[in-house]
Amino acid sequence: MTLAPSPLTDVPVLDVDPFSHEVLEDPLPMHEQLREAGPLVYLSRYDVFAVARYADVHAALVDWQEFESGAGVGLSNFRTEEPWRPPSLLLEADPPRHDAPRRVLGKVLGPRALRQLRDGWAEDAEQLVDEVLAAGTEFDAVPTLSEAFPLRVFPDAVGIGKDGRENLLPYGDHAFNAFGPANDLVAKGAPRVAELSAWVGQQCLREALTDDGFGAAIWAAADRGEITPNQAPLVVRSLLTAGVDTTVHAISAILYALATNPDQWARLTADPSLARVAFDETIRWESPVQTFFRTTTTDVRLGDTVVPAGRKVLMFLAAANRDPRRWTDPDRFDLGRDPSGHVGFGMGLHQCVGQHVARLEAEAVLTALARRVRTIELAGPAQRHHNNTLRAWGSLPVRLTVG
Ligand code: 4MI
Repeated sequence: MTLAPSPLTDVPVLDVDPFSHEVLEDPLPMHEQLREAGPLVYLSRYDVFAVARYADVHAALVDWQEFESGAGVGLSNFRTEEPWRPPSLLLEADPPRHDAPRRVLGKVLGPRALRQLRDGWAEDAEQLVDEVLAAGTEFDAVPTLSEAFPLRVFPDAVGIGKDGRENLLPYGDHAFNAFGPANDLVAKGAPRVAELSAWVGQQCLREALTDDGFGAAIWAAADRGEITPNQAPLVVRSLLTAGVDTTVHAISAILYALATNPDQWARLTADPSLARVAFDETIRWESPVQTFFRTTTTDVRLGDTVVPAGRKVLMFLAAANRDPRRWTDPDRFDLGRDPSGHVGFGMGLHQCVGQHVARLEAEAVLTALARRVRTIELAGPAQRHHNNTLRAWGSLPVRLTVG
């Protein structure tokens, strides 16, 4: 290992590429390498700093004053580079500008709204599982369950029209790739960016939205003066960007975890109220959102090193969520543990505002499955889908037994 000079001491330099296909296929060995190298490392390939231990990721996440989001939470620095789309008012903003949109979205996705959705989503999940099982007990779970359920309930909950919904997953996939470097994954999405962005933009307008969804509730907040009318479409855009791919890949991760840990599946079927902890343990264990960047606003001391102002710091949420300094037997998927405190939804003032929506979706699917399905196993090789930010399955062949 070579060492890069720094005002206080030397920092480990690693030439790993977290966004290479080899690492995206299996990032766990690199995560361990990053954690073991030290509390702070320098990634020479991208000229950025990185943290991968739980304590340091957590500390950076909660310190919004020294680690800003307004310069973008991807590799690209919005102070010096043109963003590929207008920055998010939530994810890519800091207090005080961040706070009004966040307050509005927090209320729109709050307990009242979720209470109104719960019973309907439970029925929708029962219906989907009935349809799927009627068609057969061996299938690819990614399109059949992971994609089908969120696409069945979430766009309706936002209140967008029926046409063009097939654009949601490709748009999200590109948005999450765009947080990484301009590699082949970003190039793959580039030809459709203009078309997909235009479609998403259309869905965010007041007249495109039903009058009873999350979208209309955001516009109603603009009418009350809680955000401005020109902010409303961008807040709706956050729902459409963050709300589909994430839940799809989380549901795939749950199904993979349970298919490969039959003892944990048996536990869940014996006590379906474990669906909730199964969801959070999956977010810890798989971390569908693997990484985000912050940018230092000032010289920041991390361990024995000073990160100069204006530098990108890559936070490995997934590595923190399996840090043995924080978790007992971290690689074990265990419904008996308390996974709370994981940083899979971030931490601090940006912590996922949609997590209760995601949890409700996952609980609905899992509860419906646990009521009908006795065993679940892989029926063939599972295939990863590579994305610069998301840990995802592209194909998950499963075999179920019922009764
Ligand atoms: C953490 S995932 C995510 C959150 C917010 C946005 C996109 C992705 C956004 O566009 O606001």
